[in-house]
Amino acid sequence: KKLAWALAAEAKGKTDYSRKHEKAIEYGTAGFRSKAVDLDHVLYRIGILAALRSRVKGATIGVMITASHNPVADNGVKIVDPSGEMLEILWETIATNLANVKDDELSATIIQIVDQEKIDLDKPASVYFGRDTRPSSPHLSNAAVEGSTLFNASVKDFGIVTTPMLHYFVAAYNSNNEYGIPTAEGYFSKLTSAFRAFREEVISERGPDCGDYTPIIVADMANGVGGPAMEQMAKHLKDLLTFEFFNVGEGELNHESGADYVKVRQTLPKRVRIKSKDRCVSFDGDADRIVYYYQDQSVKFRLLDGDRIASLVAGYIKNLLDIMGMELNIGVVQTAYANGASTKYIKEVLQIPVACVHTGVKHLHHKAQEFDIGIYFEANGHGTVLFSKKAKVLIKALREDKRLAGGKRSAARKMLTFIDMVNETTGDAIADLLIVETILHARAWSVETWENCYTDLPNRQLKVTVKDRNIIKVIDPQCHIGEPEGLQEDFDRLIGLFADGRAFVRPSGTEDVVRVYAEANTQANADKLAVHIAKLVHQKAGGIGDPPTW
Ligand code: G16
Repeated sequence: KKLAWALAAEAKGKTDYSRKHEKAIEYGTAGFRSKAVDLDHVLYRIGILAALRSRVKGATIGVMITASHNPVADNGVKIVDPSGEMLEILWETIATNLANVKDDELSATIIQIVDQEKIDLDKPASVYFGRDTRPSSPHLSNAAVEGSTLFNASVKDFGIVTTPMLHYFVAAYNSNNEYGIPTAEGYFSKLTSAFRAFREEVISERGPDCGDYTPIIVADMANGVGGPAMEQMAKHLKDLLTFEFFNVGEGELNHESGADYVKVRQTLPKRVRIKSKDRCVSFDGDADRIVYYYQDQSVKFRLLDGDRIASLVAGYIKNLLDIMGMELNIGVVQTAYANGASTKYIKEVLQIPVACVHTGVKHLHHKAQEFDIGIYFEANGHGTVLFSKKAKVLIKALREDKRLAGGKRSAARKMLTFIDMVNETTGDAIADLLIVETILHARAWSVETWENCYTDLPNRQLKVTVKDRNIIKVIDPQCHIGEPEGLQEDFDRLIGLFADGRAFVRPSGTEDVVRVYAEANTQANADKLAVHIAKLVHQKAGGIGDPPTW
């Protein structure tokens, strides 16, 4: 069977999904990403890999065809492991190898994986598929489905869905429906029922007056999968939340819109019309990131990014734990992109420990699992909250303890409802929107009250295009540079010239660029520092074209 399937896969690969170029591709920060035209063979082979992985794990595996925040001409694929988490790191290497071998090495490579991982091909395999709204996605999805089918996997194609929905479907199915029902309706109903229950709990305690909170949200969907999904979600909650949608298919995916554009440019998305103080959100193309923003009275753009969401959520959860009198090990996980002011606020004001890890949700997710309650958010708006089994058991016991004061039991009920509203498998723009709205409503806060918790240090992000972005090697989560030699010392000298200066660079794992981040006491200084750092990268790492300016 092994030889027959491997040879059939190689033959089909050569005729229908041949590797038409020599460019190597790597399973990066969030799967494979590249120009869509270069991905036929990669998707076909990943379909095969998913069928093999399913047998290794004895569970359903997910394959999401998306390039998330990247431009429309790109595409990519993320593999979802059985509990809804990102692919295990060891298998990233296996995936990279399989994606890069020559067409006539395909059968030998498949056989090698089967032998090395001791895969029993007689076992059943099952793969769930989802895709984003890119024009190239149906074709690439078909390639992956063919790969899985050839390896005798049962295949379920959910069509256009958000990435976090596919993560949820995989986790729900593999949990025998304990995590939820693995359908779109099951997903919306789980999240929105929890949202409704939480709101009822708050209103029964406090009455309907919600102070400065208003239930109106302006929502930029980046012309991605968030549009159709949010329109469905909004129907479930039309008596509680009012949405005004923009970029729901009228323009190009992620173009001058979406969470990444808004976060990096620190400006309003195009085509979105808002009034002063409207609470606005932007999703990215596959709806796993969300950022909030508004325009203040002087029409100044104000961003509330992933760091703000982390601090809002952490503060509220800590408050519920205090009411319950429960001592659980709670922590926040960030990356080097976290604004220094947010880290200071979480550590010093909220008194919650903060860990810093490498960029990429998989790193944050793993670290967050070390806490009873782990809150992780990248500054770009990608994140969620994880609750350990122990935390869930203790909170449930408290809710059931009739001897306790009503306030404590109500806090426990809120916390359990909150857990149902969170997508614990990965960052989820829809779930995160619901938890932010829940907390703002419970606190009776406007978006300005939320923003007043702390003042962000001015910052700037730039991209430098270089010949080979992997010339830059970072050695730790703070992104100190190991190579090219001497570059870190050059950075340090420069950073020392700016009050509150901090800056770093790292090769992107999703785009062909080196990313630059700089922070300083004023916006002008942050801009200047970012431009100088970008110039150094351009000089020392083989920049292409002109170095970026601001
Ligand atoms: C992906 C990852 C994120 C990461 C982002 C940018 O997001 O899931 O963890 O922060 O890429 O990564 P990089 O700086 O390496 O390009 P998405 O929303 O594009 O899937």
